[in-house]
Amino acid sequence: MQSLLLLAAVGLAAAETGIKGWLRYAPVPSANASSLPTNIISLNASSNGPVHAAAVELQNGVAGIFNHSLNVLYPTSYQLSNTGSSIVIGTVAEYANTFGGAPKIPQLEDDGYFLNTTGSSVQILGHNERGALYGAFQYLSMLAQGNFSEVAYASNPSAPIRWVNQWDNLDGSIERGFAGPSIFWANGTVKVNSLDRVTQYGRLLASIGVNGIIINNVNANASALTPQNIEGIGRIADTFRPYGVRVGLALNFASPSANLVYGNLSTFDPLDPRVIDWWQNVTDTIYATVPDMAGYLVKANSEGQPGPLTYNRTLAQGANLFANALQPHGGTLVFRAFVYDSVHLNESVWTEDRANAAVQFFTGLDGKFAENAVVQIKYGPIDFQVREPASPLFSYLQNTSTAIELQVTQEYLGQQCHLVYLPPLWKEILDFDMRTNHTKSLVRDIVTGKRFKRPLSGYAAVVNVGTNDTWLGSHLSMSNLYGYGRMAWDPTSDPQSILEDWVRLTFGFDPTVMSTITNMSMSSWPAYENYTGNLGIQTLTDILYTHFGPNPQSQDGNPWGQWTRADGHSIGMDRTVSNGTGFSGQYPAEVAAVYENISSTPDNLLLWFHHVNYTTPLKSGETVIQHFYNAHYEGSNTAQTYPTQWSALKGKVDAQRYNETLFRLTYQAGHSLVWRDAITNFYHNLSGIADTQKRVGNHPYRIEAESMNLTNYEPYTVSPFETASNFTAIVTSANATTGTASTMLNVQSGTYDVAVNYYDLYGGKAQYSLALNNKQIGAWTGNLEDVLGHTPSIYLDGHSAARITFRNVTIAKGDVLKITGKADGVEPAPLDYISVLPLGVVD
Ligand code: GCW
Repeated sequence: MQSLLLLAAVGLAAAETGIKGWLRYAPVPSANASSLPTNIISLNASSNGPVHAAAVELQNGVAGIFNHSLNVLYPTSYQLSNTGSSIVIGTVAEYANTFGGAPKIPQLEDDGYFLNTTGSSVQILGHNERGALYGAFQYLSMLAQGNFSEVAYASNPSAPIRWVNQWDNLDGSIERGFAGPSIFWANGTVKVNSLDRVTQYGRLLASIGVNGIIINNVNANASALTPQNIEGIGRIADTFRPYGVRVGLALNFASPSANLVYGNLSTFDPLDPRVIDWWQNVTDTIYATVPDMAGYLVKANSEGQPGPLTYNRTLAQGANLFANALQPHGGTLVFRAFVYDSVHLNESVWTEDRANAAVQFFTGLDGKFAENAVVQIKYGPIDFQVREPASPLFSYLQNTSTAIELQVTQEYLGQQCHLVYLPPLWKEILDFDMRTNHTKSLVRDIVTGKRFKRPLSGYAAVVNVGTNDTWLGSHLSMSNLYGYGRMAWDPTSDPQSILEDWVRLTFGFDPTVMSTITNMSMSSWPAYENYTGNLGIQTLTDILYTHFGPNPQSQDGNPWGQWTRADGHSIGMDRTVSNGTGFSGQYPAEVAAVYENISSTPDNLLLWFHHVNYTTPLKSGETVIQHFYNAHYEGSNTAQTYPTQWSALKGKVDAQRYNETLFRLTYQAGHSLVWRDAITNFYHNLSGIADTQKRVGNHPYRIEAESMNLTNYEPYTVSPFETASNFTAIVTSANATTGTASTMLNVQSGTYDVAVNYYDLYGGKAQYSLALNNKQIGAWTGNLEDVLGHTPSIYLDGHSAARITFRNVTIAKGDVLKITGKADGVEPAPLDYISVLPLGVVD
């Protein structure tokens, strides 16, 4: 007993790895077991079905939340009349069978549930088994949040397709993965050892209503279809099945000519009968192992992937090849709308525009897709940028089922090293009104199938869950996965209240924890937009390399089509019909009119739709260029507050999650300065227009490394130039060398924060120490590539640039500051500058 009490008392402090996500079932202080029913009755008793999983989940959840154990009873093993109050879980049909009559409840749809806590018994009834499981998770979510109120309501999902897409490669790597290797694949096959992480992932997904998962990369490898892999996919499907998560596969369009055992064809023409037979055979083979497979996902004729256009067949003909093969098995074919020519787009042609591609490629195809086909459309016309208008394809396809593609993976949005809470972004898109045929046409009503009365519809999110204990590499990023499921279930939900639920479930009930995480998360998308790319210019990251740090010039001069068209005087894509690429004309007339004119285009999309001078005034009254400067300072100022805000949670969050999160938020604060300085310097240099507030290029507290006294260090001109203060860093003069950089500090005696900006490259672990008058203040290793998980860089650039800060250093005028850097591997202990900062100043 004593040890139990002790455990309860230290419960908060116990280290948590994050592996339980939001399903922690931590003890709830106000939970009173005497208010609980006395047992759980599981009506649909098949041992690997979702109702069984729900009963076990209820048992475990109650044990955690109430410290109380409930038995699970099965109708076969007891007399119904003998039981006292119960938590009854099952399908509506099984309830009617067992209790001799259908319950009086509202209409349920597939996957919907009814939850009734009003009587002495609790009823959790699903339209199907999956729905019952969702109801159980909802009940547990209430209890875990200390909500013991009496409720009786039905809940139905907004759409049938609520999937995640993992971009996992068969070798175990993950495209745009930032949280370790795949939980599914290794060395070309499905993992042979424990699939325990798959079980745990299934629980997480089911708890937010996700009912399907594509388990391999859309840049697909035909070897996913080998007999050995089909057997493995069967094991994954078996593992997910109790959680109602159906497995699907991404296909390589050219698989028939990939030399697999099913006969090697010299063609993959979707109309060739041999190709049709080939796919039917493969599909039948997979269904023999996975009878409930969700379907296929196909990326074709995009970014080098093969597709039907090779044979002059349409995208619809390509899609229907698979849809027809799936049709007898009840499977769904999801065809990606992300089709564009990444080879021939030519920026010197003013009217060319990748944003036009989707509607152009699908022109004439509306209504040509099979009934079990769905076109999956990225939320914006380009590619998961920090700000995009909703894709006009949502309105164009009215006789075709569509789904929206979101990205929990923060590919362009800080790669899980920056806190960016995404549901507010998704909500803006989902709430956008296309005004199709002058009628209210919210994107969410289109993707739920309601607006155009489509039978299939829904949502997909790209997710990069990996083997890291935190799942996504960052504890706080999990709010995005949680939020995705909640928004897909009900796109009218409020992102902040979703977040608050997640905070309670993930971190408990402390009001400071709640307010801090809520404030930070809700400010994070606007802050990230501010310090990365404003006014609809896109995330100004390096699109040719890692998609992580700043590199604005990489947007232009290549056929990827993410252009800004910035020159010395002006910037932005003219997408008007009157003078530009014509993209605005892809929207229905009312929306097109708004975007066609500068005066009606919202500021936050100005540069998406118009090419204007840097001196053009915005609606706010600021000029474009001054807005750039102000926004970048404002955004990074917000990020500076995150470590400080988080520090208030010491002792209120367990040490492990506290420290890991503090580390990331501190990194983000430092990297937001890299972003701020790179973007403002770049456009300052390009436009020649000064910041009216005199901040840009003016850093009174910095000491450039190249201006210090250097031993075994030499200046290095950084490219892109704007990712180093004064364009220049220092690197050790030879491999495996130890260099020093020192300077006498000409500051008033007092207490300072000392920040060091350095570069942390992939391929070495340089060691640094910072000393004052030869007395060490701190030391660190250049090992962020092991800790952070974002796409690493082998260069000194905006991805590798990082900052470390030593707080409250007592400095006397004339003290000598010295940094010693020991090169390792290809990492030459690079340094950019040191800031000696009076307390409260950031520079
Ligand atoms: O944005 C691009 C990504 C690719 C990705 C592609 C897609 C899977 O950089 O990594 O490939 O989008 O969505 O198909």
